[in-house]
Parts: sequence; C-alpha cells; structure tokens
Amino acid sequence: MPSLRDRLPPGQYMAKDLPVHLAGSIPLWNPETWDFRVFGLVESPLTLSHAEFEAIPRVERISDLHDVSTWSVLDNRWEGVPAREIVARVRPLPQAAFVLLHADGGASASLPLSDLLRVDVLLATRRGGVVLPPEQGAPLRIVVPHRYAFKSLRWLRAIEVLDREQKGFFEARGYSASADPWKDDRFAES
Ligand SMILES: Nc1nc2c(c(=O)[nH]1)N[C@H]1C(S)=C(S)[C@@H](COP(=O)(O)O)O[C@H]1N2
Ligand SMILES: [Mo]
Repeated sequence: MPSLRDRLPPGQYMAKDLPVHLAGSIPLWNPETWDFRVFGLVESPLTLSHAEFEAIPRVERISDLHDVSTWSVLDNRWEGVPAREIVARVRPLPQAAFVLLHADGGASASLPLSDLLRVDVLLATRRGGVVLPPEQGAPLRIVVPHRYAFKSLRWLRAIEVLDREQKGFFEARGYSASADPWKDDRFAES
C-alpha cells in the first residue's frame, strides 16, 4: 500500500477536509425545473430531470482531490453515475474529441472526451454518504481526480461535446488546460 506521502503530488499539502472555496454565490436550484443535458456532437442528445438522474443506479468511488492552490484532500467517498455511462448513452459522433462542462453560475471547464471514459470520473450527487451540500455543488458535480480541482465543476448542468478544444472559464483565465497534478502543471505557459 503506498504511503500517504506518495499519494501527494509535487507542491501539494494534505488538508483535512475540503476547504470552503467560493468565488461568488451559491447558485440556487429547483428540483422541479433543474435538468442535466448532454448536447453537441452526439447521436442522441440527452435531457434528464432531477428525478430521472436520481433513478440511475449509483456507484461509489474513493478518490483524491488536488487543488491548484496546493491543498489535497485524500479519500473522498463520492457516489454518483460514472461519466462514461452517460457518454455511452449519447453515442458521440466520430469527430467528437473534447467536452466543455457547463455549470450554473456561469463557470465552465474543458476536458478531452477520453477523460470522461476513466473509471473514477463521476457525475457525483453524494459525498461521504450524504447528498452534496449547496457549497459542494448540489445537486450535481463532476469529479475528475486526475486533474486539478478546478476541472471538478460544481453545480454541473450540461456537457457539450465538441470536435476541438474550447477553453472554459478557468482555462481562459490562465490555468493550465491539461492541469495534471503529477506534473505540477498549474498555469498555462505563454
Ligand atoms: N461551478 C463551479 N465549479 C467549481 C468552481 C467554481 O467556481 N464554480 N471552483 C472549482 C475549484 S477552483 C475548486 S478548488 C473546487 C472546490 O471544490 P470542493 O467543493 O470540493 O472544495 O470546485 C471547482 N468547481
Ligand atoms: Mo481551486
């Protein structure tokens, strides 16, 4: 079993719990009108109500979250739907290669489509056995453990499937597009 130190990427320190990390205000959501959409370069675009999303069988994944501001929280127990199950449902077109994640409140983040196929990338509705509190992204966030946490968009509402990389909110503000914690890859060069 790797020691805790070996699980910390370069330049990171171990935080006890998720620091409350809020730039703006928490977006309000209404279970009656909330939906989750996948659109763009797919054969079958998808729109799910909150009840429909909650009806999908959930899995549990334990993973570490590494923030670009140097805190890491190990062993978060997330529950949700694997992103790759949703990808399989929508059937991306052959030219699909990237996604842009969209959140309530206006944030967005870019990822290669292949990232969504990784087993531990989750559309999470719960952490530590309880539904996400508002500040952690209720009712839905994505968890992308192998990228810095600004890619783990809270208040997720849609996934747009694209044929090329399109910068999201954080990438457009100087953060690294690849955001690999193990390469200390925090900020875009230029
Ligand atoms: N929609 C949205 N998602 C977001 C952010 C944001 O400002 N808006 N901040 C990101 C950043 S910078 C971090 S560090 C994590 C914090 O997530 P936590 O609630 O797990 O600590 O959320 C990410 N997801
Ligand atoms: Mo962050």
